[in-house]
Amino acid sequence: MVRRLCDVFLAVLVLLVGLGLEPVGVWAGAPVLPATVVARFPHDAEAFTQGLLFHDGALYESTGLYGRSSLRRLVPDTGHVLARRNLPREIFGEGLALVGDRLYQLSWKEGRVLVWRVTDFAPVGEFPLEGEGWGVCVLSGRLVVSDGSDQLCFYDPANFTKDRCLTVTDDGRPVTLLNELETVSGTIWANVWGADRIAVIDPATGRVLAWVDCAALVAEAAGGNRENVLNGIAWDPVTGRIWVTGKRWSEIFVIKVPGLPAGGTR
Ligand SMILES: [Ca+2]
Repeated sequence: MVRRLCDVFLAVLVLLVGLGLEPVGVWAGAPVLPATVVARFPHDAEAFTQGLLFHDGALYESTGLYGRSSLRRLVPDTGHVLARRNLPREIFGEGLALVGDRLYQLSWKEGRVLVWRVTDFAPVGEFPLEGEGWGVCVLSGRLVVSDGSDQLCFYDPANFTKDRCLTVTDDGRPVTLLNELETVSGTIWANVWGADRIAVIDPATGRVLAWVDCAALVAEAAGGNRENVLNGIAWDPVTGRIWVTGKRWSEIFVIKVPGLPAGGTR
């Protein structure tokens, strides 16, 4: 019986490969390194997390869904929401990044980038965005934006003009559905929508250097709901701490990634 099941599995695998398809979650390129949980904190299970960042002792979060989107400041060790600004009903909040004292919050399909003062969430500007907004982070003074494709595009935060775009690949194949982003020790970490892994990307080449496997966290935190995907990465350059969470997850995890130079807390 076991032998027959193995034969069936192999036959399906051969068929999928023959069709040019792959079972979900299989990548043959960069090494896959499991994340290790070193700490965990409560997270609002109603928060449809789209962006997460760390600044000056606090976590900042963007949440999505129409009529439910918000900008939040959290206490990292308790998950307590210190400040919250709800977005207009017609805006679906997406990625979040900080440049100076300005928070840049993307919207999904509304073509708007909202700019807030980090200290009090006062609105201080807005820019148009062509196409969809998914994730955003900051690298070398430029905003790096994802739109659900395999492209990462670099924008000038002063006027939101686009400099260039980068194609993300693993083993020569494009990696699509790039979502929430974070800059970690000069690399770009990207959630891939619907996947339990985070891509660690070389920003010079777009090549995936490694995959951070968060399957164990997803199994624990997503509650079996496939919509509650891994989505939310923050990094503290001073301590090296890395936080990850997901949409409607009840916890935020601090992780280490043994084997990854930039993946350990100091
Ligand atoms: Ca982030």
